[in-house]
Amino acid sequence: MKLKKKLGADNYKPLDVILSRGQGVWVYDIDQKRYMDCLSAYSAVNQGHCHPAILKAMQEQAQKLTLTSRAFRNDQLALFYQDICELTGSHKVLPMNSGAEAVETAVKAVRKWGYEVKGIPENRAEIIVCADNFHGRTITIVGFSTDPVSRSGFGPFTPGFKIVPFGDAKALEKAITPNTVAFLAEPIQGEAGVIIPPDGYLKEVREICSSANIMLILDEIQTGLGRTGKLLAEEHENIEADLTLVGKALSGGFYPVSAVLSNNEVLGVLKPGEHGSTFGGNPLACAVARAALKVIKDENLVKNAAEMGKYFLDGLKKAENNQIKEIRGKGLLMAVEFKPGAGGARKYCRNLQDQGILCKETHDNIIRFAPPLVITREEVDWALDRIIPVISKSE
Ligand code: IF1
Repeated sequence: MKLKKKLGADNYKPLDVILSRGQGVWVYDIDQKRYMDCLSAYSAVNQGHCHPAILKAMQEQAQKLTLTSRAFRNDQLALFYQDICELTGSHKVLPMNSGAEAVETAVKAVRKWGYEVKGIPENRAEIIVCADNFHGRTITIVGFSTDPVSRSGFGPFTPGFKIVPFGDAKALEKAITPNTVAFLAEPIQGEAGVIIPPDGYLKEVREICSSANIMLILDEIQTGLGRTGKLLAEEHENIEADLTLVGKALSGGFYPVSAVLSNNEVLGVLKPGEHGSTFGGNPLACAVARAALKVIKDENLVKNAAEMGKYFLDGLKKAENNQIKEIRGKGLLMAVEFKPGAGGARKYCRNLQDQGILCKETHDNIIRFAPPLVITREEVDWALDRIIPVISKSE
């Protein structure tokens, strides 16, 4: 800890636990104390820590070929495209690495689509986003954040973004102009505190975007790949985005892999030389991602997330504490929100840590629970036995 403090930038305030090993829903600290991971690296380890099948794919591919750049073809890329398109019903894929890069890629693609296909005058494209969004940390992305901590001090920012309240379809409709190219949103806002929009919101948003001829971009980097009890959260309202962004669990936590998925021709506007990355689509990433997707399918993790999510949430709702404002969730993405000034969610997180449960507060008053999707009923019971007494105590 001393060395880290001396040598590292100070841009995080982690809980004081030093992890050195993980397996499934469990992680172990350097003193071999065991914890249940109820954060899953912000939903990047949906398949559980160090999943053996993904590990095997990674080891095998790493011995053969790791990186060629896209200047040459590699024998894994097309197979990855095939697997992800088959699973998600997409028609085109653009592979990147981090989630933020997937978001940036989508922004570039819809702008170009706006100029070349929709006929918007040069440099006038507008993208509508939501208040309290979280889409990553690049300058463009923090430029349209409404969180002062993420944004302040980093300007000047990229123009061309307009902010509307999340969950308010009428506000979106009103904000659209002839220069609007896209609407970008998370199906459920993660960092904002697991904010679930009103029923029918996404359906209405889909209709508004279609009738105004603007692209609907759903950031499923956190909600996708089974987390909410559907493969993609958009399925809860039976809609399809024009561009879907996935990342995090796309590699099961082994490696940064993200992708922009499209179900129409918007990705076709990007021509050779106009976009890319050194590592995007590399053979190691492709092999890891294929294995990660296979685990989600083979182990029925989507169904398990739906069932265990319901069971976990019902259990959480048994907590009795007049300081709790709301307990909510979808699938295995859940949150307990305390009333403002209830002593701080971080204190509850520290108490949970003592009981062997690792989770992270978001804002001052919300605890997010998001264990790996491989969690069993017995493990949920184990967690609830520890969580309920802790969160039922008003501090
Ligand atoms: C950190 C939060 C979660 C995301 C959505 C894009 C990205 C993220 C919906 C960017 C990333 C991460 C980043 C991580 C913490 C974490 C987070 F608390 F900050 F908001 F998950 F809730 N879209 N979320 O959630 O993906 O470029 O990081 O791969 O420490 O910043 P990335």
